[in-house]
Amino acid sequence: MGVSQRHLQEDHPLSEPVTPVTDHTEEPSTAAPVEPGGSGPRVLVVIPTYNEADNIEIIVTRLRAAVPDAHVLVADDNSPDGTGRVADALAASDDHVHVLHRRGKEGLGAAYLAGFGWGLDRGYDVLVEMDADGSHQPEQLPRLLAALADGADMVKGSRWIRGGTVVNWPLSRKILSRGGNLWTQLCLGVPLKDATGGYNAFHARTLRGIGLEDVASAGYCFQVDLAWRALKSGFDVREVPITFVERERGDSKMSRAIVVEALLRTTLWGVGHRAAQLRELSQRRRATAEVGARR
Ligand SMILES: Nc1nc2c(ncn2[C@@H]2O[C@H](COP(=O)(O)OP(=O)(O)OP(=O)(O)O)[C@@H](O)[C@H]2O)c(=O)[nH]1
Ligand SMILES: [Mg+2]
Repeated sequence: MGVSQRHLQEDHPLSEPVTPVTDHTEEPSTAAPVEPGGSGPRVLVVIPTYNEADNIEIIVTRLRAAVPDAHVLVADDNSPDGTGRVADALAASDDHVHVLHRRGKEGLGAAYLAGFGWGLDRGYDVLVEMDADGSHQPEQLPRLLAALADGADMVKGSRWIRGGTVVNWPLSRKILSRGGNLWTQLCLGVPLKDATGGYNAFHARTLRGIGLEDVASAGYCFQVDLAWRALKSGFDVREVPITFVERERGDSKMSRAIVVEALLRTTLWGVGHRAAQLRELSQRRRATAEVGARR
């Protein structure tokens, strides 16, 4: 991994000014950082970061202790606070830690897509989404991985099933999350209590099978988008309870624009979904009526 790490640093000098870009600028995949000979699935945890310099070392250290075999990919959008440099230092001293330097802030969804592409290219069997701010506890990753091992294709860490909870959230955030999930269930009819949750684990085959190339969601709805695609493709999507802990350090990147995007996209998907259901229903009724008329 040292090779691809050096390559990244040369291609994307961290002294570059932050310039928002619309195209991905990841390096070509060259190395295969997964050690041969391991018996379990090869796990890559993708951690997207934007200004998480105070958090990234803590979360990577916790993750490396909790699941020592897992590899970590920090997907950093050229954070002005130097998160990328902190991640580089971690990668320099640990061959399980990798860094994907992206040119500018493009949203969490784009960072995950780039990270998934990086991991799929390198043959990881399982890919995990985890926030850098400690909300997704690395110590609970084994329960997500256990559900995958038990046959699930995608596993969502869920705050809103029995056994799941949130710590230190104000009522306003609870209402936003519960309301968003209720709206998602109403629009899409998904059998998930926490479709918007961002602590997710996927078999590589699931990510390969859900058409990642045309995912356009950037914020919260990215999580709904992936779960809904997986369900529509017939994959086994399960929820396991997690304790979600509100961030203690650094600033939230949640914004009104992210909430509006989620609301709009979910509503549009819902309208399309319900219209398709109505079309199907009326076709079925017409077919039944025709059979009845012929008798
Ligand atoms: N690479 C990248 N990472 C991002 C971007 N926006 C957010 N993130 C990361 O995505 C993760 C989740 O973002 P948060 O700011 O914690 O958003 P949140 O968890 O919905 O909001 P809080 O509950 O307030 O923390 C964190 O690790 C962020 O650093 C982005 O544009 N690019
Ligand atoms: Mg957070």
